[in-house]
Amino acid sequence: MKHFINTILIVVLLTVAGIVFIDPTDLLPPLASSQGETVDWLFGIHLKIIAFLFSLVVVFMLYSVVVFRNKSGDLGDGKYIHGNTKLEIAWTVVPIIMVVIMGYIGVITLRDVTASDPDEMVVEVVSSQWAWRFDYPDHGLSSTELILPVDQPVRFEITSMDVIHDFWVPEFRVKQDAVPGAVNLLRITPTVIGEYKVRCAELCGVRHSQMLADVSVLDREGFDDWVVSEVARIASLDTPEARGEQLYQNQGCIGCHSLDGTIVVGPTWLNLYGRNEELDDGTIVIADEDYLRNSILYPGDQIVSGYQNLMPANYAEILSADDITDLIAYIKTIRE
Ligand code: HEC
Ligand SMILES: [Cu+2]
Repeated sequence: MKHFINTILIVVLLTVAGIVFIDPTDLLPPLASSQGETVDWLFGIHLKIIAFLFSLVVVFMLYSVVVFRNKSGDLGDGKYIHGNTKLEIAWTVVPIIMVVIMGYIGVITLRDVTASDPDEMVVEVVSSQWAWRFDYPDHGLSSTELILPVDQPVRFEITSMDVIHDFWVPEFRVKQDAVPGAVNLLRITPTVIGEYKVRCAELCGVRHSQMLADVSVLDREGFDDWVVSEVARIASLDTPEARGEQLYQNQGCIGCHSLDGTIVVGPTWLNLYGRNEELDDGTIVIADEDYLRNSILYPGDQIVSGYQNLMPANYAEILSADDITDLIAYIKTIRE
């Protein structure tokens, strides 16, 4: 009984120390969404329970190792014990109760975090290797930056154009897979004005770690101003070159093709038009309009020497003939 009281006392002390000294907020970036409050609350409870379970296991183990160690010269056998019904009932019933309680608070947290709101704003998230695009159907806008008004509930409708990605802003806590052919929902109400980053949380290929997008949470006025200026800017894209530049950003070409000569995943677009391009079978072609159009529609057809066939093959379904003409017009302008 003396040993039991000792161990329980140490367990209590170690648990309290764990709860006091491990601050869950140190382990996470600053919180910036209302859903995150619920998540952090659950995270805090988990840490407290874990502090207790860790102490329980480690204290009983180390206490026994130290206090009941073999005394020198003592060669006798230990006492023979067969079962202990009370103990067995306790260590079955207590964990069941704990798991049921954890399950219950998990379910109410999930219900909270996924709850819809009557005046939520829709943002469609389109991910691709290795870029993000955000469509605002209510405003007729598309952007490669995620701009959100503070305290506005947002329903994200998330999809992918190629492989599985995962939409995650650590400050908002919640995240959701982006799966090709499916639309997954995620609800976020940003609560703190500031700058954040979208990260991809699903290993999706060589540029996975650079698959970032800027997030700005603005006050309501700032958001409305952004909408007005974006609508005006897009309406003013009246040349094929300007529309082509917009497509370069919004259709994900930017994720693999640079404009400044650096090699990303595909060849740079700098001085591309008219250059002599060596293909992987050794032939040399001139990068004229027909070649560029063919490279966009059927990327697997003519592979540039030194590159792999990594370009998405479905632009023929996504882009119109005019889009491709605009893209080619834009490529022609990328010169030194
Ligand atoms: C996932 C990466 C990726 C994306 C996204 C991508 N490409 Fe490519 N692209 C490549 C690779 C790799 C090559 C070289 C291999 C080949 O010829 O298919 C290439 C080749 C090309 C070429 C031929 C370039 C040359 O030097 O001959 C053109 C033109 C091109 N892409 C246009 C586009 C356009 C337009 C878009 C966006 C609508 C786009 N690409 C999106 C990876 C990509
Ligand atoms: Cu990704």
